[in-house]
Amino acid sequence: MATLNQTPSGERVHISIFGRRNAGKSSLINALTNQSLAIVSDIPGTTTDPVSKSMELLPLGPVVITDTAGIDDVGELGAMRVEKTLKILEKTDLAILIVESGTQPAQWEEDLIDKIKERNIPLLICETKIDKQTDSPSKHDIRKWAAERSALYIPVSSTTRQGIEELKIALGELSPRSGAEPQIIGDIIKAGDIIVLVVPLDKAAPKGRLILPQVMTIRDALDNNALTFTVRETELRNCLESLKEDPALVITDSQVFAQVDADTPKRIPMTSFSILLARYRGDLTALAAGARAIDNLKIGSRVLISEGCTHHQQDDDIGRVQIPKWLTKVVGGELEFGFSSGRDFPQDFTNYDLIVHCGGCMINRKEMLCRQRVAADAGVAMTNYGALLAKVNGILRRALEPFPAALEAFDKN
Ligand SMILES: Nc1nc2c(ncn2[C@@H]2O[C@H](COP(=O)(O)OP(=O)(O)OP(=O)(O)O)[C@@H](O)[C@H]2O)c(=O)[nH]1
Ligand code: SF4
Ligand SMILES: [Mg+2]
Repeated sequence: MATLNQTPSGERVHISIFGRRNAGKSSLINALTNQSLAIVSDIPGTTTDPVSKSMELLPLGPVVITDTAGIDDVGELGAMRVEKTLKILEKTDLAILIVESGTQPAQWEEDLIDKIKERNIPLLICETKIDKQTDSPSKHDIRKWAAERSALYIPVSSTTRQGIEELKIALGELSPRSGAEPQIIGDIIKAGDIIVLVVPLDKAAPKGRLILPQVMTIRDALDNNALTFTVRETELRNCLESLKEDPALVITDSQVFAQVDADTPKRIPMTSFSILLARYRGDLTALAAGARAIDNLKIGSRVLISEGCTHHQQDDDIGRVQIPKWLTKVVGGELEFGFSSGRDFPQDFTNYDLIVHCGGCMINRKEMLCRQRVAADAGVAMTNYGALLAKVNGILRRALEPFPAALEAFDKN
């Protein structure tokens, strides 16, 4: 294993700290590292140039942390410093934006967040100096402000060290290099396994080709030396009967879930492309637990349907039409639906009883995990289209069987 000094800079996670002058950026670096690395003073503009330090930051491992000059610096020199600060974004893997407790985030922060999001950099918002908070609630709710921008929020005090350990853990979770690369099925199959894929060719199927989740699954099976059979739902029974041994897994399109469930003997594990994708793009265990909240919905409950992009709406659109129809049927009365699409979570999603997110093919895993965390922090259950579809068809439990942690979360909730 490489020692700290041997880890090349390019392999380290680059964390940069941004915020206004005097907000406590340098103090936060000192608190994170437990050393007096950066100069701290109450004179605004103490840090004039970006300063980078290599270090080991557990649980993350080797990192480079960059302290920057305030994003609100003024005058000709100040403008040059701001420009230098913004250049740091080019090498940032993970951004911490700090906002001093009791202050109102303004255009500086908004512009910086836009730039961070444009670059797909995971963002964490820290409210600093919380030890200075008085008992009376601040009129500036930075937690809410962060949630509205789909960012993780951690309140800290560099003086009392409150929140510093939570911040380190959150950095570990958010790091683009943390954990194993997710796989579609590679980690649950072995060489020589037979995998049967069920692909209906209904009117929604594109002419002359397969859709991306199907192609990704086949490719992953090939990479892992598995044997794949791709059949339509009408051929599944025939396929299973003609195989000399049971397949290790049957994977179906959600639209024919019920039929495939009936045609696949219970001894054969079965799941869906959308469940596989949910695991690949986000935290399936949390989504499975979130699916339980469907049972708690009552007439009048509020459900937010959230989509990762603003795609063209079809007449029988799954998000706008089908899901509201199914949920209304399950509950046996009217529900209140809200919709959001695109990059931002809506302003007041904390008033919802359930969030149902799309498969999220246009957003990356980091962003999906971040949305899940933001929902969890606000105490709102979140599931996704694939899990919901399986749940309302009564087959989610079976579809989760290949993933014990997710199954346990579903059963427990
Ligand atoms: N009470 C309290 N004071 C803090 C905390 N963090 C920083 N300060 C004080 O706030 C002032 C500014 O802190 P710095 O860390 O220098 O702020 P900075 O954002 O690096 O400022 P510039 O380099 O000028 O942009 C100093 O007087 C710190 O002692 C905190 O958590 N609690
Ligand atoms: S699944 Fe993909 S295409 Fe559909 S709404 Fe979500 S991000 Fe857009
Ligand atoms: Mg400083």
